[in-house]
Parts: sequence; C-alpha cells; structure tokens
Amino acid sequence: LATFQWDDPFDLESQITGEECLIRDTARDYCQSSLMPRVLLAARHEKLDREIMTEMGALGLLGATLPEAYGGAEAGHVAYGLIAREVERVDSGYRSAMSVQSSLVMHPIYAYGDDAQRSRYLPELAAGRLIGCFGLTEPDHGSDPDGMRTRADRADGGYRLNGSKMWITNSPIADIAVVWAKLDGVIRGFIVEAGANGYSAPKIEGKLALRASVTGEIVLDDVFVPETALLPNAQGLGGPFGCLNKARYGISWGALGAAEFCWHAARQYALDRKQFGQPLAATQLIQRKLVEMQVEITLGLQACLRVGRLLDEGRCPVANISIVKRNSCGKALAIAREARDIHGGNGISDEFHVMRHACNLEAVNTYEGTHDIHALILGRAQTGLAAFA
Ligand code: TGC
Ligand code: FAD
Repeated sequence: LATFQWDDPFDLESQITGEECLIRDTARDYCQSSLMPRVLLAARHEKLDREIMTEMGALGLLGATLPEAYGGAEAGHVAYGLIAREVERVDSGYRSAMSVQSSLVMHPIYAYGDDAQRSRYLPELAAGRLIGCFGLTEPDHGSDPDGMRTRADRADGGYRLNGSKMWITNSPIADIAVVWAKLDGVIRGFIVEAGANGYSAPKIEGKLALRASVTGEIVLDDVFVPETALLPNAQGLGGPFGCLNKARYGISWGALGAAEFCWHAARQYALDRKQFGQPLAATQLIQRKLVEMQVEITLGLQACLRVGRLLDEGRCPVANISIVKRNSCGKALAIAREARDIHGGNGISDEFHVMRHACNLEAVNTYEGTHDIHALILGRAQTGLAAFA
C-alpha cells in the first residue's frame, strides 16, 4: 500500500521537473534562511529592506520567465509559481515586491517594449539594481480601470502626463514606474523615471496589511517623458491585463504558500498545546479544521499546477486564471483566520506569524481583481452576460 503523506497527499513533488525542483529549492533556502528571520521586525516597523531586491536578483528570482539575454532564467510558469509559493510562505508583502517587479514591470517592458527599452531596463531590473512599480489603479477607479482619468498629451519630442495613481506597490522606492494613461482616449503604457520633474510617489502610511511591503501613490503633475518612454506594442486595456494575467497566476501559488505556513503552524501548535489534559489536536473540532486546510490546499495546488502547465503550453484561457486567483486567495484567507483561531490568544501575537498572514491575505484577496470581480469575470465567461454595471 502506498503511504499517505499528510503534507503532500497528491505527491505534487513528483509532478514537477528536476529543474523546477532546483529553482524551488533555491527559493526555499533563501526565503527560510534570509527572509524569515527578518520578517517579524520588517512587518512590525513597516520596513522593506532595499537589499532584498538585489538578493533576489542575484538568485535569479526576478523576471525568472524572461530570456537569459535580458537577465531572466528562461524558467516556465510552473517554476515562477513555485518561487511565489516559497516567498509568500514567508510573507505576502515580499511576494508582492517580487511579483510586481517580475510580472508587472519586466513583463510589459519585454512584451510591449522595443529593443532599446528592453536592453536599457531589463538587465538592471533582473538584478534588482532598479526597482519598478505598476500604476493602473486610481483613487476613483479600482475595479474599473477603463474609467481612468490619467492622460497623456503630445508635447514637443514626447508626452506630458497628468493624473494620479493610488495603492501602488513599491512606488515610494521605485526607480521607474510603468504608468497607464489615456492618449487620444486609448490606454497606453509609459515608462516614467522617478527623477522626472513633476513626479512624486508619497508613501501610504498606516496599513494593517502587507506591512513588509511599501505602498504609495504616484502623482503626475505635468510630467514630461520623451517619445522613447511610450511602450509601442500595447494599446487598450489588453495591455495592463496581459500583465495582470501573469501576476494573478503567481498570486494563486503564493497565497497557498501563505496558507501552507498557517496550516503547518496550526497543526504543530495543536499537537503541542494541551487543554483539558490532552493535545488540542486530539479533539474532533480541531482535527476537522486541520483537515479542511489540508483538503483545500491540496486541491488548490493541483489547480495551480494545471493552470501553470496550460500556460507553458500556450493554451490557457484567461478565465482559468480567475478560477485559481479567486480560489487560492479566498481559501488561503479562510485558512489563515482559522489558524489564528487555533492559536488562541497567542494567535494575535506577531511572533506566531499567523495573524500577519491573515491580515496580508485580506489585501491579496482584494488586489489584482477582488474576489467578487473574479466571480463576475467567471460569471460572464460562463453565461456570456456581463454583470459589472
Ligand atoms: P473588458 O471588456 O473585459 O476588456 C477590455 C479589453 O481588455 C481585454 N481583456 C484582457 N486581455 C488580456 N487578459 C485579460 N485578462 C483581459 N481581460 C480583458 C479585452 O479582450 C478587451 O480587449 P479589446 O481589444 O476588445 O478592447 O473590460 P471591462 O472594462 O469590462 O473589464 C472589467 C473587468 C472587471 C474584467 C476588469 O476591469 C478587471 O479585471 N478589473 C479588476 C482590476 C484589477 O485587477 N486591477 C489590478 C491593479 S494592479 C494590482 O492590483 C497590483 S497588486 C500587485 C501586488 O502587490 O502583488
Ligand atoms: P473598488 O473597486 O472600489 O471595490 C470595492 C468593493 O466593491 C469590492 O468589494 C469590490 O469587489 C466591489 N465591487 C466593485 N465593483 C463591483 C461590481 N460591479 N459589482 C459588485 N461588486 C463590486 N493597483 C495597481 O495598479 N498597482 C499596484 O501595484 C497595486 N498594489 C496594491 C497594493 C495593495 C496593498 C492594495 C490594497 C491595492 C493595490 N492595488 C494596486 C490596487 C488594487 O488593485 C485595487 O485596490 C483593487 O483592484 C480594488 O479596487 P478598489 O480598491 O478601488 O475597490
């Protein structure tokens, strides 16, 4: 009889290739030895160490799917997902910093940029020597980015940008921003360097989630950018959404990494903690909670793997990404809350990490398309009827 492995019942391990396994192990070793020891104070004091980006860059964890010529590792989507899972097992904020850089900054420059833009920015971004951010959301336009007010007007030798972006991961520390703005009424992408006159990126203070990640605004006050700042190969909402597809997919793995941490921590706590003369883990209620975690994580990881393989084969409908982004985030959030409950009073202490994950996952469930927006995307894909408005 085959043995049952409680933390990998469907043997995910045997479904990934040797190369994927190596990339995963590199990410895991780094995250456990270097990120885990720092995260408690980083989250407590709302601080992202700048060096984390160069450390990740040195290990090939930034822009991992891009060609080696641009500093990437030419890894597949599954490998990228496995990296996100390991980083988010430590903290969703660290995964945010990594996935914005990879999927929302490097990907559009690679996919929509010209050779000069690729050569100028991608190797520096891959090394983590440059940090990027992605400005789509505005104060009055979150779920409906098509309504954006940020605009670009033609000027001598380039464009003038006016508008503002809100809730932008990395913006206060970013060297460049990929900003989406309407030019002649059509959404276009611009690479804006942070030193440009009229550009500022104030930090948003007081977050109760993703405290180890920096979030800010982008204010564009008549910012001049040269002709060469325009990404030539993206027009319309398909441009930013092409980037979101990549990031949402990575989040689907990442959120389950956070959930795995919470599940394992809850199991160990329940085995160690005795009440009424027995371990908490010996009670039916606790066992049921642990089993729900196991089942959702096991099924969820298989779904992520399947979507990753379809992406690698170039035959993944975008609705599939909504299925896994929505499922992973919703389930991970529920698991983190339950894990916090199993930890009793200790669960509210940052030293046990589970409440930090639960708070983070509140944000992860909201960004990159909220849980309900993904339901509406899927509802439209199933019925042909759009229920947004
Ligand atoms: P809709 O009519 O659906 O589409 C307009 C155009 O866009 C194309 N398109 C896509 N293309 C590629 N991939 C996708 N997933 C696409 N979805 C749509 C579509 O084909 C169409 O193209 P065309 O050429 O025909 O014009 O547009 P809509 O306005 O009805 O969209 C509604 C909705 C709800 C689907 C969409 O607006 C949406 O997804 N809203 C959520 C917004 C969102 O996800 N924002 C994320 C901001 S970035 C972020 O949160 C980063 S957090 C990072 C971190 O820290 O990790
Ligand atoms: P809203 O769109 O106002 O939604 C509020 C509520 O209404 C939600 O529950 C939503 O599901 C619901 N709702 C909206 N429309 C409908 C509808 N038609 N039917 C039913 N319910 C609806 N954006 C970027 O561009 N770049 C970033 O790097 C970035 N990083 C972020 C980091 C953090 C920490 C956070 C919190 C956000 C970040 N975002 C970023 C923004 C994020 O993508 C938006 O917050 C998200 O898309 C939701 O938009 P909103 O906050 O305006 O909420």
